[in-house]
Amino acid sequence: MNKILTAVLSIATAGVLAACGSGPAPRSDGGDAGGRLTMGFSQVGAESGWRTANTTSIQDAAKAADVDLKFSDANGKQENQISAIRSFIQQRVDVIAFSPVVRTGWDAVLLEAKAAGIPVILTDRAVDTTEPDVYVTFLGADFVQEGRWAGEWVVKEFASATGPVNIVQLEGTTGSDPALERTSGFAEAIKANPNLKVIASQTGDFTRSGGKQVMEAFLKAHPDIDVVFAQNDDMGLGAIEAIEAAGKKPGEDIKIVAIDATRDGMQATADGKFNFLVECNPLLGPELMDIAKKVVAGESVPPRIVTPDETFDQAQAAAALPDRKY
Ligand code: GYE
Repeated sequence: MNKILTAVLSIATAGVLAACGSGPAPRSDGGDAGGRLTMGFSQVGAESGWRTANTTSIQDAAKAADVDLKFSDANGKQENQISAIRSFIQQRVDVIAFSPVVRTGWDAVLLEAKAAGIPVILTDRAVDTTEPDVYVTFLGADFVQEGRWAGEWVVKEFASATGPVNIVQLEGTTGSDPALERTSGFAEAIKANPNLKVIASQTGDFTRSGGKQVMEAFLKAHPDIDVVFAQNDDMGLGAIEAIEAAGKKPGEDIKIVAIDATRDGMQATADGKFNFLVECNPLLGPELMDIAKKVVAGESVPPRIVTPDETFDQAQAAAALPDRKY
C-alpha cells in the first residue's frame, strides 16, 4: 500500500512540478511555421485489441485535428521507444507523446527531451520518475480502480462460498503500469473474503497466445480452478480456448473476469463465456490532440487526467454490444 501511495504521490508531484515549473518555453505560433503542430508518438506495439483501437484513435484524431503525426511502433520493446523518442528530439517535433511499455528506466531520455525544450505527454500508461518537470501530464485510466472492480465482482459472486475459492491471475506485461496496478487493486479487493485465494499468477504479456499458453499450464497444475482474472480481454480469450480444449465450460465450470471491454470481450461476455467485464477506454486520441495543442500554446493543463470507465455484467454486455465502437 505504501509503495502504491508513494508511486501515486511521486507521479502527482512530478506532474505538478511539470505544470507549474520552468517547463519548455511556449511557442507563440502553437506549432511549426505554418501553424501545424508536429507530434512524435511512440506506441507500445500491437499486442491486443485494445492497442489496435488506441492506435486507430490516435491516428484518426491527428488527421481530424490537422496534427502532423510521426507514429512509431515499438514492437513491445523499451529500447525501441527510447530510440524513437531520441529521433523525435532530433527532428525537433513540437510535442512528444508516448505510452511507456514499462514503468521504470525513462529518466535519461526524459531529461534529454526536457533539455531540448520539447514537452512530453504520457498517454495510457505512467512512468516512475523522481526527476521534476520531465512530463507535463498523464492521460489515462485508473488501473488500480479497474483491478478493484474485478476483485469486488469476485467477492460478490462468491459471497456464500464456505470453502476456498481458487483464483488464477493472467498478468499483463511484467513491469507495465496496468499490470502492476491491476494486480494491486484486485488483491486489495479480494482481501474482503479470506476464502478467496490467488493460487497462481503469471504474465501472458497482454496477448491472446500468451493467455492461452499460461492457462494451459495452470489447468495442468491445478485441477480445481474456480476463477480466472485476466488483466486484459485478449488473455481472457486465450484462456477460453485453453479451458474449452481441457473439456471445461468457460463462464460456468470456471468463471472469468477480464479488463478492457473491447468488442471481442463484450461478445464473449454476451455469449456467457466471460462473466464480468471492466472497461478501459482506448479512445484517447481526441483528448490527446486537445491537450497537445494547449501545451504547445503554453496553456496550463492538469498534471493528471483520468479517463472514466464502467463495468458490464453479461446482460449489460449484450445490450451494449451493438453500439460498441472498439
Ligand atoms: O489493457 C491491454 C493493452 O495499457 C491499458 O495494454 C493498456 C493495456 C490494455 O495491451 O489490452
